[in-house]
Amino acid sequence: MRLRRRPSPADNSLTVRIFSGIQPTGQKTFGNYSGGFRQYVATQEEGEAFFCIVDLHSITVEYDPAELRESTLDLAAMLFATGLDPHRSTVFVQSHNPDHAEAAWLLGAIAGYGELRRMTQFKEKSAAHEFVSCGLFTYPVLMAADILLYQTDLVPIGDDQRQHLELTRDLARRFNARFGPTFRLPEGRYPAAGARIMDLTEPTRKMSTSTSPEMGKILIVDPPEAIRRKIMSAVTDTGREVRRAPDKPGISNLVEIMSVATGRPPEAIEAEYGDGGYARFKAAVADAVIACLAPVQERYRALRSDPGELERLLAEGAQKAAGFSRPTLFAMYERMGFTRRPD
Ligand code: AQP
Repeated sequence: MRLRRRPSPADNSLTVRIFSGIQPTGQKTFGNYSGGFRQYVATQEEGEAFFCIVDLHSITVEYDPAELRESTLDLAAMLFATGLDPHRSTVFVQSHNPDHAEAAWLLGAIAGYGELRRMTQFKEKSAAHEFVSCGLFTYPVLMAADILLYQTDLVPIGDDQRQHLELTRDLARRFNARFGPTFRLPEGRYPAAGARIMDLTEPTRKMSTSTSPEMGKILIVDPPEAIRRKIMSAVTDTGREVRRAPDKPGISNLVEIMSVATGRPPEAIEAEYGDGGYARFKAAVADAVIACLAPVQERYRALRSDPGELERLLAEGAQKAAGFSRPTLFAMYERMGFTRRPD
């Protein structure tokens, strides 16, 4: 009997592959806009791009099932509202493609307990919660599976995900060395400005969907008055000079926010506002963020009002995604010594 060979991921086309994931938890922030959404839109032009709503990651901390369902559609609407083109990019929900969970289990065989224990995000989140789930601990392995399944070259992310991406690269190298070349080695793409937008009330901590207080985070869907109120009351340092400096995290953060909102380099912003004082600068930052988010909010409202269409687009995305991930998953099974599963 002749055995048919499984397609190898090495036979996949040579186009640049782009992948990034974002969690359907809470309302997304201007930090997510900076490190996530706007980078997705920019990179979708550079190759075959996959953007994944990582709902399996959202259950690693306490959550509400009804909210998860709503947040998944909210996030789909936001991905399209910020500029992802469903004809160009594959946008899908992680749990709709079971390859992710399977690949994570396989990669778990080569991920070390010690290296997972060193993950900063795990240390911070486990310290903040009374109940620490196994899922929170193995989260980075699932993230590695998400990325590696698509033979990803480029991962647009914020600075907070740097350590997880390094782990992904380590796991890929280890797998390739032990079982034979299977994965491409992905590179992170971090924005030049705004790679880590900080909390407005405590500018030494990142602006976070889940842990920042209401006044510390700008939500992408915030009405203009709320955006203005939050920015005008942002914690700044003493002085009046608009310039980034390590001992001035508050004003540095506002310069970065202004840079993201306007697309201008931070140096040009510092040159324009110089020593004109913080109050004048804050008012200009608020105007810029409001102007940047207004068209996104308008598109978001229109898209979110048609859940049927969002579900249709996500179903199409999942089908397409599985076509790309399947050859990698089968190669993993084959190289790890599993017998072939029936087609
Ligand atoms: N403050 C930030 N500045 C720049 N980029 C950021 N990102 C997140 N916060 C910032 C980037 O947004 C993408 C999606 O993030 P996510 O959905 O995985 O994380 P989150 O829901 O935004 O998470 P939280 O609640 O802020 O905190 P954690 O991480 O503790 O769950 C990613 O590319 C991320 O880098």
